[in-house]
Amino acid sequence: MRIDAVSIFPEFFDALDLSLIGKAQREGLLDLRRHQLRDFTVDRHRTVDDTPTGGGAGMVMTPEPWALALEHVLADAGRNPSPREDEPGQRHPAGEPPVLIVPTPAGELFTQRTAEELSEREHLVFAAGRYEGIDQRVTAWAGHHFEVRPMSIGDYVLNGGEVAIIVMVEAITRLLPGVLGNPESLEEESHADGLLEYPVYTKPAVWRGLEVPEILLSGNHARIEEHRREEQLLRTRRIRPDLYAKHIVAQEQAARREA
Ligand code: 6GU
Repeated sequence: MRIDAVSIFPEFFDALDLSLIGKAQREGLLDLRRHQLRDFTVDRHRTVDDTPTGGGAGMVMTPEPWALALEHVLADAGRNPSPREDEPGQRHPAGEPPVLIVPTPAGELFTQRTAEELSEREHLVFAAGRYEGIDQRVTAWAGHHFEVRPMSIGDYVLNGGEVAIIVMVEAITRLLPGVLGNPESLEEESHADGLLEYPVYTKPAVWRGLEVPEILLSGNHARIEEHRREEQLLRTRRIRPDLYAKHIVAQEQAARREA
């Protein structure tokens, strides 16, 4: 998979050189390229923002550096971003377009399903806005070259898209074949089946007077599985009643299909 990330603070993405994602890069499973948006400005002050048209607080990211940066990424990926009128067929090159993910609290919610879907794509481009956001016309223009996805990672506000990009890149790339040491852990973790994961324990069996549930020491794998499922349901009902309600509805639907 190829990922490009554009920002005025590309140093944020150094965090992705650590741990499993760093290893995935060194092994060639992930080609992660970072770009400094200011490298695509044309004025002496390397300006990337301006006052909001129509008035209001804060600053808005000006469109042209974004178009130049994204055209650079397209050209680098072998796509001709600005064909002349006499070059038919170049505007929509063969193959699926790269996905342009624009982090914003006003975007569609990024979930485990989104991560799964995006992990199947060949090329992802992330555009980190700062200030009050990027001029809306950038997404309209980018729609000619990318599948554009404004995305939020939750109902709270961050100062910029960089940290959200790190979150999304980690959630997506850990699903790539070969990135996780033990791919079986993907099947049991929270959200894999719409429920929270069961509580886990290790040795010693008694620690500071606290015992692990006896069933887990029994060696009876059928009963252990049943116990863990029960814990998943109890935990999800208590902590995430919204997910629990969805699960019950899905179960009832499945039961009706059986009947
Ligand atoms: Cl993706 N970006 C920003 N700036 N704030 C957010 C967010 C994204 N998701 C939630 N809050």
